[in-house]
Amino acid sequence: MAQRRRAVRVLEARCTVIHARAAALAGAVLVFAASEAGAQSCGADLVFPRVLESDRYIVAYRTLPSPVVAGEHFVVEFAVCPRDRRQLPASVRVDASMPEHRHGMNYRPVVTAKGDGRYRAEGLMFHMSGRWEMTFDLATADGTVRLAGPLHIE
Ligand SMILES: [Cu+2]
Repeated sequence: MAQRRRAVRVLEARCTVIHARAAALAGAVLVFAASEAGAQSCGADLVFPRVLESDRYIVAYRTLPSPVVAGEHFVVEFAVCPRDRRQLPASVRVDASMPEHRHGMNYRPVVTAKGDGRYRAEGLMFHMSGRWEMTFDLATADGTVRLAGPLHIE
């Protein structure tokens, strides 16, 4: 365990999916060796991932295309990495709004779980340029955890 904590601290802005894998496999007992072998940074295989962090979860994401084009649909690929051996959320909702304008999107994205804490949200569209805020709502056993971050659209 000490080894895991050190790894998490060193990587700082990233995280390991060790915990996610361990939680997903639920047995947690026989899992250690296998999960260590499969350890990788949160979203490390995503190109230029944006990282949002809370004390309990890390979300690394990218948009396709990047940058997002106003008035055109885009996709968000993301990884959710629980800290401290927490379980993956039961479900994840992705949304976006323009805080200064007090409005959201005109579309409701559909999130598909790809396994191992990876997800793909489709059907997003920013219908105007300016400062949007992406939100990821993670449904956990302790309630909803929201991670949010700004996204500027030219
Ligand atoms: Cu607006």
